[in-house]
Amino acid sequence: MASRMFMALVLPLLIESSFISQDHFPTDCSDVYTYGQTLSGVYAIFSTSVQVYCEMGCELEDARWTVIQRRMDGSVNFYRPWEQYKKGFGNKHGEYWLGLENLYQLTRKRKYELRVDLQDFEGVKVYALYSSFSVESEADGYRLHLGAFTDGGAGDSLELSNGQKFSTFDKDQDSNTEGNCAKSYLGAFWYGSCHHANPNGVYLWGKDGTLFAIGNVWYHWKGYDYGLKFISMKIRPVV
Ligand SMILES: [Ca+2]
Repeated sequence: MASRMFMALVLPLLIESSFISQDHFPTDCSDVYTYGQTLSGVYAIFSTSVQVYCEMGCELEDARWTVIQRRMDGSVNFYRPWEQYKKGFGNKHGEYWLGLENLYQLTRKRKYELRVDLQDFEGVKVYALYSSFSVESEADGYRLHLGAFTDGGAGDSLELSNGQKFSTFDKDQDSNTEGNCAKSYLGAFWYGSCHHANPNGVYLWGKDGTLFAIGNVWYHWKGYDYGLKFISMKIRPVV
């Protein structure tokens, strides 16, 4: 009798929770927020195997950002081959790259905007905002498309990257016919010929001109010889 009561009470809950996990997994941090998780932190999207840092703000700000790239302390090596950039790497509580395939899967489902937050070693913060952000499939080289730029003090240093395929040191898809931008600038990015921003370059701890433009630099704010303390690239859906 007790066992039958237990089944009657618990079984619907079990069925409901498995329904949620299989058919209603959050697509991004906006979904995570909608499902009731309103605090910033690491959450699973798509499936339990893909985790991401969600930056949630107060309700008025509508900040439900899905962080796709972040540098903050130089703890993770970003000079990595194509396969690593394709699937993603790093520590979701710290420095990481979400992965090109995940970016493709995210941006083919919804329309997103991109915000890049930057901070120098004096604590000054600026940002750059792009009204749309999408990444094509691997067959199209994970080509980047950005919408209209709004300046939050950083300047538009992704202008050269817009419309480019992604390149790593072992997969040169840049538009520099004579060289390999990823090798020359020790990073991996949507290089043109070559860059005004190198968010996946070497972590430099500020001003360092030892090698030209190899750092995680943002040219229109701090020039080619200043590695940023903090950079994060994050996206959220737009209606
Ligand atoms: Ca090339």
